[in-house]
Amino acid sequence: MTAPLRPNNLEAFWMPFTANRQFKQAPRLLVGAKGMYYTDADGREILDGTAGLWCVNAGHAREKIVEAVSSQVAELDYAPAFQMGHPKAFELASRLANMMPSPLDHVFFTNSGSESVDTALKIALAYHRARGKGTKFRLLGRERGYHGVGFGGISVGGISGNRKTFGTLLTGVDHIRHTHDLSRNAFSRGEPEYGAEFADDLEKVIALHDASNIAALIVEPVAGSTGVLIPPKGYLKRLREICDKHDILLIFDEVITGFGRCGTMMGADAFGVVPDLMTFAKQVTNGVQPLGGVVASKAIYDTFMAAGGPDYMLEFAHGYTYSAHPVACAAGIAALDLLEREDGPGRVKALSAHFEAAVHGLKGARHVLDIRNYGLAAGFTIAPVAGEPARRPYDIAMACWKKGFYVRYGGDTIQLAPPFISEKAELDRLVNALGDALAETV
Ligand code: PXG
Repeated sequence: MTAPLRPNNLEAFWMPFTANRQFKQAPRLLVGAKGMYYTDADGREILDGTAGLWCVNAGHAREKIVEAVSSQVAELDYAPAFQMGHPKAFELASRLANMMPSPLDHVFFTNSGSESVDTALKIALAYHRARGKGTKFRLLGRERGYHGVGFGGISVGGISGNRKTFGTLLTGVDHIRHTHDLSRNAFSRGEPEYGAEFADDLEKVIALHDASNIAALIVEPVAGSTGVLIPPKGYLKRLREICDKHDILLIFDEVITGFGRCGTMMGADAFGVVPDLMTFAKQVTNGVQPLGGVVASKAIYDTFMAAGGPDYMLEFAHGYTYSAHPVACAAGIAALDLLEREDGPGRVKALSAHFEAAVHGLKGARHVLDIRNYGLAAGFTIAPVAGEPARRPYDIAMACWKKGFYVRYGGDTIQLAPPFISEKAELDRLVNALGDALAETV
């Protein structure tokens, strides 16, 4: 007989990306959320300085989304995803197609960023094969890239800690260098001046493997969870040119940059570069339901259709039980309504100068080696404790938590990504709290 689960038994839940032993000694439990604030188990109000995990940008518990989800559960709670459809899936896909930079207009739904990345990589491989270029099998990523935790995503990803314990990963993967160059670009505001030539790494990797063997390159327009790395001026344009020259698909992983974070609808719009495939997730539902996807052009979609054989055959043997889940689609439609009605991207653009000035006001603060920002995202590099680079960011984040502020930490960085509904005074309070936490941390 199994023992009954005690309420608040913390043991059974094996927590993701969490120091379980440490957490369970002093748990941080969130029990409610509204607007910009969480409530913790002690009844304290916590300012949400990273919009959950970069996803709750319209703020928590927005009425229209709550209503849409509740009524969808009652109306159609689930519909089979394969060989059947439901109206909201088509409605959401059409909405998304209209918001994307041309020519991206066909949407494949998943449930997360990780699934979106693996889906995009599979589309890239199958696309080349469908057009008779099956030797183009190699996938390229970038150092420090974060593309979720599927085997595809960690293979093209470039964060060693997420890769090193998982065997051979995908074969046929290579990486270009990351663009973070503190020697020339420390304390850059917005796009760094130097480093477009990092894109030329791609030419080197192509020379090594030959373009006839390369399917795609995947990058985040702004690398988020590795510490908010902003692309140097001209860098993404140059990647685009090199991919075009060699018939290599360019994939933008827009799981963080999508839907406003950069002050434009998509990151691609901010940098004036359109990829061949784009992933999204997180903020498409304002974080309320798990939903992600990949957007492709009609040309790519039509290539699959043309190579699909008789029309009763599947054109792409891929999908998830919960692809285009009706409740997630309802949340997505309501969240995009809000994003457009409240002009989320415009609000980010309007707040970004204030946010930039505020975060760069911490230049010279204790432990801070670099500050960078774009839209409503900022990253801080924290001087490491000898031999323990990840320790001080944790201590700083915990000092913030004690003061009633939630910020993200990872590697040797602290990250801020406040909701788009932030008021200037709230941004100031967040940055001031971080400043105090830096000053107090040894
Ligand atoms: N791609 C990118 C660019 C991401 O940022 C994923 C893929 C994976 O998404 P899912 O939904 O499978 O987790 C992400 C996720 C952080 C943080 O604190 C960032 C993410 C996830 C958790 C924490 O920066 N990004």
